[in-house]
Formats: sequence, structure tokens, C-alpha cells
Amino acid sequence: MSITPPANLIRMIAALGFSGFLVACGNDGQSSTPSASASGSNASSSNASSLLVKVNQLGFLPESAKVAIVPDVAATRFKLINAGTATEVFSGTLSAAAMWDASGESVKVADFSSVKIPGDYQVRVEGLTDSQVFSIAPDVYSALTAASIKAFYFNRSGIELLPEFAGKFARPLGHPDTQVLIHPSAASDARPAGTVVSSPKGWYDAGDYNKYIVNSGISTYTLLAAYEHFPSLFNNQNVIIPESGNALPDVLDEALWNLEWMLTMQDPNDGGVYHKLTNKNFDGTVMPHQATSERYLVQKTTAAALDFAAVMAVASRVFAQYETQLPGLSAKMLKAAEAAWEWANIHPAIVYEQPADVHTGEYGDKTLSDEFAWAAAELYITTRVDGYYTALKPVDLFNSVPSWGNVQGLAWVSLAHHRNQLTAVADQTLIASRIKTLADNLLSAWYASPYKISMEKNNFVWGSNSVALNQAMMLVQAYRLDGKRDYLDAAQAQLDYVLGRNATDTSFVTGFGKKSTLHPHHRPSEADGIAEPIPGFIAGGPQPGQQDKAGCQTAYPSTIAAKSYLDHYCSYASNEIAINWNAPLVYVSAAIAALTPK
Ligand SMILES: [Ca+2]
Ligand SMILES: [Ca+2]
Repeated sequence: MSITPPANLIRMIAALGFSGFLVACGNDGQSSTPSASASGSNASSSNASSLLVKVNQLGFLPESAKVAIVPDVAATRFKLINAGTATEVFSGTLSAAAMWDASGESVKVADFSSVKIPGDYQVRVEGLTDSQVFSIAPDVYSALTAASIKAFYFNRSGIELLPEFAGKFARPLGHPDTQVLIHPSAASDARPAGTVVSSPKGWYDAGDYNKYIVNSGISTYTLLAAYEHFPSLFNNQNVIIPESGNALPDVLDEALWNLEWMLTMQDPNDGGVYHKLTNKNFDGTVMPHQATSERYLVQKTTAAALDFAAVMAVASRVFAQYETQLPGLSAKMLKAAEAAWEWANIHPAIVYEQPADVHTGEYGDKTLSDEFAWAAAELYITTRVDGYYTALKPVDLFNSVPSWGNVQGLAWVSLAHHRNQLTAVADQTLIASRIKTLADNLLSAWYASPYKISMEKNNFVWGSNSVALNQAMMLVQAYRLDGKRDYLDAAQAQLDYVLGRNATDTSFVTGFGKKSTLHPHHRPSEADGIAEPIPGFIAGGPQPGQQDKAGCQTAYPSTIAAKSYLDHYCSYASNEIAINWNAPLVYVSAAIAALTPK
């Protein structure tokens, strides 16, 4: 379970001085025994990080915009040196210092975009330690894209992870979910409480072992969109999963693992979709095969039906090209989407209500107009039936950075991508305008930012790193529409941000960067007895709520928004992983690689 409450909700809660709501909705916080190998973060490391040069620790494509952020020291110039040497390859002038209110730092910008020769480099500024080593290389993001997809494989339910694919992270099969029970909240005449249903496969949602349709929706969509938008990047990619080498790109094999589970979450008797498959309580800090509590299908909801309808409509058109390998699958998915859509229109306002005996994540959402619009948009694109376009009420539908509870932006992303294949009813001017208006707002923030990113103080909500990446995804859509280079550079900046050009000087992706997240709130990474975390996962990231601090024996290094990050297993509020945070990492790393000029 992970949550990304809207910023206004965070502000409202902060104003009320009330954090209990978020504790109740977040991950458990009940199971962790802080490990002895804690990160050692403390107040002095926070001060120290303010004196470091912040840079994307992985690096840049030769033609990428390239920026580092430098503390406000007396120096007015910077150098780029070959890593570990004194050899200067470039020198430039630092910008004037400016204060970033999100981090409380006064910083300068070092721009070395003109350096394009592949190699390993560091930024050097008099009076400061040299930056982390980073690369300029034409394939600099290939391993990142592959690992961020493979993270989904590592989070698969119902499969043994074999050493030939998982290496030292091999583990026994957990959660077969072939015999789960209908919870009383989900009971119907055809399936009374206690009915045994098979619902295998799918991904564990986050640091926990449960499976939630709403969050699966946006996550699976984002992987499918990455493939729809940049197929050539994935067509020959080998992620080293059991399906590598078959006829499908691995990213689609991985998406299919979850889609097959999602199909089992639809009640064949009426088309409704169960909200989640979970235990009654969160599991302890154990490996998947050691977590054997009874599992339940809980309550059908309108949001689940609509997110399911949207994703199945997308999947139907994506898998249509694999009719030979997967006969009937595309048609089956479209039928499932239409049945869920019909159920949602008969039951338009069934909001998730947590039963008294269930204590896992809620993914509750009372605003369903965006889910209706997204499902309608995807059904329209796949079927070209004009009635779906009308149903999405385009004139009333605005664009926004997507999150699990606010999916209207996904409708615009798909409409913009398929704009040349739509029927005459679609308003092309409106589609372009919605994409550009949002991206221009993000661009304005980027222009004004002392850190040269679109992230602003109020974006530091639960899962802030996914905000950064979803902002990038929306900037990418504008670049794809009109080719204005600033959109691409601003998207690159967001990727730089999560890879180390941030106020914590940390690359938030496990296994990538010299100083990266080591102790994510992720049960397998904590319980497997292996020192390093499973690679390819992005941590939630800084946010000042610190809803977990009562259960953490290690203090957060700072209360300031952009520094409020604790690299410790206990920190489900800043250091959990989640499928809906990893999916935009896949999208953005692939998009930057595919779109940056060669
Ligand atoms: Ca494959
Ligand atoms: Ca919503």
C-alpha cells in the first residue's frame, strides 16, 4: 500500500494538526524492527548534504541537458573533470545564487550541457568536495529501464523466483492465491461469503504483499503506455525474466503477469470488479512464502470497475498485434472492459468502505468523474465508438499530473498519442490544448526553480518521487506534440532529480548511483538476509508528514520538505516502494532515451 494524497489534503491535514488519517491509510508501520544496519542518517549528515554538489549520479546522454546544483559558496566558476583526475575538460560560470523554499538552501546552477563526449566525470567547485562520479554515455539509461521493469518481476505473486532470473534474490513461491475467500463485503447471490475463488499472479503492490486493483490500474497502464509510445525501445530488450526470448517484448510479458490477475478480479456473474485481494492484516517482516494468512476478495467498487475497464481497453489494443501468440486474449480483454464499464454505469457511486475486520490499504477515492472519463477515453480509442468520447465529457475534463486517485491526465495522454487515429467527433484542438496547458505550467515552475526542476514545495506529498516522474511524463507528452526542446529538458531534470540532483544527495533508485537508497520499506529486501536491497525500485521520497516517526528509532535528518527523507526500513512514509511509483520510472527513463536526439 502506498498513498499519494492530493497536496490540498495534505495541507488541510497539516492545518488541522492531524496526522492520524494518513497513518491509517498508509502502510502498516506495525511490523518493523529497525535493523542494526540502519543508514546512520542524522542531523549532521543533513547539514553535510547541503555542502555537496548535487548531480544525477547515473549520468546523461550525450545530447541531454546537463545541470548540477552547487551550494552557495564564494566560487563563481566550476569545472568538469575526468573522474578521479585533475584533468579539466570544461569550465563554466555558476549562476547567481537563489533560495529554494522547499529545501531551505541557497544554490547555484552549473550547466555543462555542451559537454557531449562519453566518459566518467565529476563537477569540481573550489571549497567543496567533488561531486559523485557520473557518466555521459549513449546507453546510460538502458540498465535503469531494464531494472525498473525487472523490479515488477521481483514483486510477482504466485511464482518461484529462480536463480537464473533472480540471481541471489531467488526465493520460493509466495501467495499462490488459488484459494481465496469472498469476504462478506463482496458477497453476492452467485458468490456468497466464504466462496472459494482462484485469483493467482499479479504484483505485490508495494512494501506489503497485498494486491489492489485501483493502484494496479495506473501502474499497468503506465507500462503499457511506455510500450505504445516507444515500442522500438522495448522490442529487443532482454530483462532476464522467464519470458525473455519469447515473441513478446519483456515489458509486455511483465504487464501481462498483472493483467492475468486483474482478469480474475472481475465477477463473471455481473462484470463488477473486486477492490482488492488482501489479508485481513498486514504481514510481518517475512519473505513471501512465510506469509500464509488467509486471503480475501473485498468489496466491489466503482473505482475498481472503471480502472479495470480503462486498463483492459488499453491492453486489448496492445495485445491485438499478438493474436497468433495469444489467441483470443485481445477480444477477451475488450469484453471484460465493456462489462466492467456497464457495471460501473449501473453502480456509479460505490466508494470503498473498509470493513471493520480488514486493516490493509484502502485506496479509497470519493471523486470518480476522472475514473469515468479515463475508462471512456480508453474504450473510445480502442473501439472508435463515438458514444464513449461523448461520455468522457471532454470540455469539462481538465488535465493534471496523474496519481492513483486522479487519473484524468491518463485520458489526455492516450487521446494525444492516438490523435491521428480518432474519429471526427474528437476535438483535436482541445486535446492539444489540454496537454500544453499542463506542461506549460510545469515549465514555468522549471524556469523559476533554483534547483531547475518542476517540483515545488507543495509537491512534497507521500510518494513525492512519483510526483516528480509523473510531472516528467506530462512534459514528455507536450514534447511529443510540438517538439519544443524545453519540454524535454524539463523532463530530463525530473529524472536527474530522482537520481541524485536533490536536497538529500541520494539516488532514490536502489542499485543505481554511488549514494542510493539502501533500506527501502520493502519486506523481501528487509527479510532476505542480503545486505543490499533488491535493485530497480524507487523509494517514495521526501515529504514532511513523517507519519512513521513514532515507530522509527532513527530520527529523520530534517523536517524541511525536500530533506524529509529517512533511508530506513521503518520509514514507510518516505522510503516504501510501490508499483505506481516504479511504473513512471520505467516510462520516463524509456522516454528520455527514446526522445533525446542521437
Ligand atoms: Ca519476452
Ligand atoms: Ca478519482
